[in-house]
Amino acid sequence: MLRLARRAVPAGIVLLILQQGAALATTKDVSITNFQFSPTPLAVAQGGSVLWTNNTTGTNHTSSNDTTNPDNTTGLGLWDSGVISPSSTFIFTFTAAGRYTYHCNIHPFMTAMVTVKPNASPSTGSLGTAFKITWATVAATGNFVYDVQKRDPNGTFLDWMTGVTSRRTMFMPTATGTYSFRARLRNSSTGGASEFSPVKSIMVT
Ligand SMILES: [Cu+2]
Repeated sequence: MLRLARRAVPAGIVLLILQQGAALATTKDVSITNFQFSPTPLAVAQGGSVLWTNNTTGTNHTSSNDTTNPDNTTGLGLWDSGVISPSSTFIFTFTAAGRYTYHCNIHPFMTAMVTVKPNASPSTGSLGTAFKITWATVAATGNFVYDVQKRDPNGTFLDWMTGVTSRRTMFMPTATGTYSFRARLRNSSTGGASEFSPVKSIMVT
């Protein structure tokens, strides 16, 4: 009976389930052990989550986004797990591109980072191509804004969209070559920001 039922599932339904699975945001694991966060750095897609697990016995830890960035600029303090006791977990979802450095509040020497890249679609095209550049899964709300920088072919990174709440835009290139984009999440009230994300590049031929 079971075998028959399994065989009776149409291929289309299996495909649908696979497609839904692919569309779901992923969760990546970070293990806290030996006074380290592992892995680090950890690349997460926009909308992806990180699940921290304290795999030690007898030592509490936290996962706390820096309030002072490694370069001494004001950090976001976007998340703070509070105490993660042994065998406990904490989860946080990253909606915006950025480079998020964090530490353990109990053991400040424990440092690590999560990185989230912008997306570009398509990734290659010609002068007539409209590229969709996306730096977040949601429009920014409250005091949050996005800063997006662009590097033209043979150029350097310059402010492109500063303090915007929109999560994406269309981009029409005016020259051939490689364009790169990077973004960060900022709190316009505190002035704190993540560091700029790793770059996403598009090729215009
Ligand atoms: Cu710790």
